[in-house]
Amino acid sequence: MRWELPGGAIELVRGDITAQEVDAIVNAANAQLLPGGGVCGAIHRAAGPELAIACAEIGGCPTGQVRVTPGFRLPARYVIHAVGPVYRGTGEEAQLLASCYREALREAAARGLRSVAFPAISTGIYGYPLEEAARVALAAIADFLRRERPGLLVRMVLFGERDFEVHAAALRELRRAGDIT
Ligand code: AR6
Repeated sequence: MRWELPGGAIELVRGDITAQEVDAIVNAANAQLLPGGGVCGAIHRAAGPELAIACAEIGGCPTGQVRVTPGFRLPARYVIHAVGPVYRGTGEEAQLLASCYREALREAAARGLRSVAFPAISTGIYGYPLEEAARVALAAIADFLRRERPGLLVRMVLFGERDFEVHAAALRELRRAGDIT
């Protein structure tokens, strides 16, 4: 599923983010930038041990912010590590989750990249409800493309069938609502 916008395109695919041939992939990282499990563990395994060393040199990253490393053995040239919020239902999570997408896109645009792939940040171990996270993520991406016009291909790589379906519904809804013209 693909949506062309004046500032770029949003693409939804099912798959494994570590296999994406894009300029940068985004990691759903933790604040210590340690390898961890989930998509983060998969990215570290595919990139090789150099990635953990580069992350240790950076030392950490606050929630809602991002840090950039090389992609090492990945097809992608860069990994943009984004620290999503742990979902506790306090109402502050949406801002922090949107910030992850916005800051990652800002880094990609600042480096002149053409393509970036995201996982569904915070929707696994961090417990963010999927429907809500999908709306926040896609609105933040569409908003960035509309405002900044970076000419970026933004691909969301959804691991499971349900993840894909929920994001596809959220993207259709966003279009229908006419949030973007
Ligand atoms: N490609 C794409 N998506 C994937 C892949 C993959 N290879 N593997 C899993 N997913 P999670 P979080 C999906 O838990 O909730 C880590 O330990 C997964 O199905 O990886 O942000 C970090 O180090 C889910 O939809 O990230 C942190 O400590 C989505 O990726 C913590 O978990 C995100 O799930 C971050 O938790």
